[in-house]
Amino acid sequence: MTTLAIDIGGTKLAAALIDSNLQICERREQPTPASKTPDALRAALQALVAPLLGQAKRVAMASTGIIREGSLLALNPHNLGGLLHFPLVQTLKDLTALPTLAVNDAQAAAWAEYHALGGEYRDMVFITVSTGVGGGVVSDGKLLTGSGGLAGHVGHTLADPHGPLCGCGRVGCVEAIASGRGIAAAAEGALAGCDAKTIFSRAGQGDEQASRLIHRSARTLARLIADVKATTDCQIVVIGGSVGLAEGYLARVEHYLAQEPLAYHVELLAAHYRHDAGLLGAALLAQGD
Ligand code: ADP
Ligand code: BMX
Ligand code: ZN
Repeated sequence: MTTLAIDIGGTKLAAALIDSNLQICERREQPTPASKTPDALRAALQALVAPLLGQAKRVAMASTGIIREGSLLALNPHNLGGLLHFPLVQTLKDLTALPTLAVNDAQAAAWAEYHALGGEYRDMVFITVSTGVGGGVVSDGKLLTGSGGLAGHVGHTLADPHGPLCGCGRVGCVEAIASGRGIAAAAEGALAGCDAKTIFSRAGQGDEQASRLIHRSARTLARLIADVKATTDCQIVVIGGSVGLAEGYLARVEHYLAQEPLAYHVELLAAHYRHDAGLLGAALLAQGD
């Protein structure tokens, strides 16, 4: 049965038709609308999925935010231009008249990456470093979503009590420092106003400030991974998101994790499904696998 999978991120929207063998038949992507009002998001989703509707028999959504009873509740509304609430499942049911499921993007990606590991591990954690920093935990082979959808939101654990204010309301969250938005927010002088992608390319050209900002993100992520190891005793941590998958980033995280005591060391791996982990995880969950 063909699933129409949709991934809603703070920066981009993706949609794909996925068959029961988990093959992506057709894929589309567009930027998350600049004015992130409910109406703008609804219109963008409509335009994104319209060309894919013919063969789809169900809809599976992976979305940024806490997903509770089919609705998106932003933990960090700044990642969505101030959008606090969006009725995901109802909107897609109205647009497609198909059965619809929604799950947090990093939780979905964790499930796809757990499957990709092929049964070798029972305890794994997925972390996306993207617009924000998201996470999904698989414990003893089960995906943890939590009683209210908050499970795995490791980007909102404390990295630095003297750090920047996070959009979630706490001070010094990992996300406020390590995410794409966090990297961009700390840029000064010649890099002020640049996005994380530009800062990575400047680092590649030898810009010292750009390189420092990336190291600061990688060091913060390594400390988070040590905390995650202490909390879950996971056997592997899989890293995704456009910042997490950027060239050289994982090696920097490995470098900083190696400086932590041995008890907190854990194997790190780049996401097998790269930028499609959220789409494929949502499809797997809709299939009941
Ligand atoms: P989303 O958060 O919508 O899922 P991404 O995973 O693409 O989307 O993450 C978006 C963040 O990643 C932005 O901060 C963007 O600047 C940054 N980014 C995008 N492409 C790259 C790249 N090639 N290298 C480093 N950072 C990137
Ligand atoms: C934020 C939070 C998480 C999400 C993570 C990564 C919001 C809107 N989102 O911590 O639910 O999983 O960002 O999201 O509060 P992405 O947009 O970077 O993929
Ligand atoms: Zn936070």
